Amino acid sequence: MQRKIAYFLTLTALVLALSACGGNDNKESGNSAPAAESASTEVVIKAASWEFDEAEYAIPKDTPVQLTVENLSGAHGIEIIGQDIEIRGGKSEVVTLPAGTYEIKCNIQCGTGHTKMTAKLVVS
Ligand SMILES: [Cu+2]
Repeated sequence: MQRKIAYFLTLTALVLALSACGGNDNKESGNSAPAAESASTEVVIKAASWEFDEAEYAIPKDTPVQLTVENLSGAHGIEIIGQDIEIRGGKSEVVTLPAGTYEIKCNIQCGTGHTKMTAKLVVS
């Protein structure tokens, strides 16, 4: 009887040791996720009902820029027309754009002033 218990305990200890190792492996592979794209410039677009804080935003061309949309009131987001870029309020995205002037529009149906929520993005 004693022997059986000792055997059982040894086996349990072994299983625990093995699963602990497995756990560590999982953690390490989780940490080695690809590094987030980094941007040296950040532009914050502040949205309120119903306007953006600037009529025009300027960013450098061909350079990763962190675009952040902040909602001061209401729920808004942006869409950069022709660039397939959409960012919701409270979110941030790193974008790289070629030179040009782009139109920014609110992409969330936010109420009566929604269609007035436009701005320009000048990339140069
Ligand atoms: Cu809107």
